[in-house]
Amino acid sequence: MTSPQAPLKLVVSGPVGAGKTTFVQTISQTPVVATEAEASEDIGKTNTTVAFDFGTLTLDGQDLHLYGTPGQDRFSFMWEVLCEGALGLVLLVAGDRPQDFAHARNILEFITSRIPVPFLVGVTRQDQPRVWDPADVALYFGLPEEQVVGLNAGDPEDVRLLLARLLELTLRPLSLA
Ligand SMILES: Nc1nc2c(ncn2[C@@H]2O[C@H](COP(=O)(O)OP(=O)(O)O)[C@@H](O)[C@H]2O)c(=O)[nH]1
Ligand SMILES: [Mg+2]
Repeated sequence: MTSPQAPLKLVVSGPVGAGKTTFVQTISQTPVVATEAEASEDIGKTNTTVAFDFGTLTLDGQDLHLYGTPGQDRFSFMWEVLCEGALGLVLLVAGDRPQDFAHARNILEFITSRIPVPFLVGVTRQDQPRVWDPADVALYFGLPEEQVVGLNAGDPEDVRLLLARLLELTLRPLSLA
């Protein structure tokens, strides 16, 4: 069993542009190790994460290690590498990009079918107009509403709240799982 003192490994995944790098950078208390490179396909931005973003923080006395994954399918092997030993997963999707929801659900299924890890879906860009609200995204994903959280990935309070909820799920005694 993992002792509460050992860093808890959490993975942040989701499609390109979901806000993964922003999420890790917003909350990390140490400089984020980022691995960006020029995008090899047209994904709407020049640079994208090719290996991972790594950040750390302490939340409620618990040390957390955050690993943000790449979003492109051709890096799906990295999802498995990064999820090895992970105790929680945040699956992000941009709330104003419904065209990405199917991809987001595929990533979620890819990961959770290999590693049965507690997860929350984060619907980013809630600060933008014309954005899906988390309850509707929950319907789309076929998940209970409490498993889908809206956030602005650039807002430390939003990110902290989401992680606190994930921590509750993750540290819940196995007897209640
Ligand atoms: N307004 C707003 N912009 C966001 C949010 N999350 C991410 N972004 C922006 O969306 C773009 C893509 O985010 P990024 O973190 O690179 O996505 P990634 O591909 O998942 O790592 C960046 O320009 C971010 O600043 C959000 O919640 N609200
Ligand atoms: Mg990124």
